[in-house]
Amino acid sequence: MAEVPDCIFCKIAAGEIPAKIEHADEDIVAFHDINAAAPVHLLVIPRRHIASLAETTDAEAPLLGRIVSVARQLAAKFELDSGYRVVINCREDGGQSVPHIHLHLLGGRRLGWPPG
Ligand code: DGP
Repeated sequence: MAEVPDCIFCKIAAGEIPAKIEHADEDIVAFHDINAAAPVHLLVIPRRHIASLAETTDAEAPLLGRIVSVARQLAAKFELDSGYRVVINCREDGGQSVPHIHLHLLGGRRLGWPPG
């Protein structure tokens, strides 16, 4: 789907809202989370609007794989050699607040488990 009106992440991907971009290619953009929960907190998103993981199908498996690969590359770039976490919050009970699928890459400190 093309850019969805009022979707903040569509606007970031389109360059209409500023963000500190760390990766951009034809399909994927990664940028720093505005409300960082760790020393490194990046969001990796597809340019194409998909509301959540629950809206994907097997057809999106390659795109989802590329999103995870970008996260791995960024973890290496930020030298998160002692470890990091990737999270995709899904819908309300999963804690998703922005309805455009995004992967969180968190690192730079020891992360607790389980999450709240
Ligand atoms: P989630 O709760 O999983 O939907 O995560 C959404 C994240 O998006 C949250 O950690 C804060 C971040 N966020 C929300 N609005 C903006 C924005 O305008 N710019 C940036 N860089 N991050 C945002």
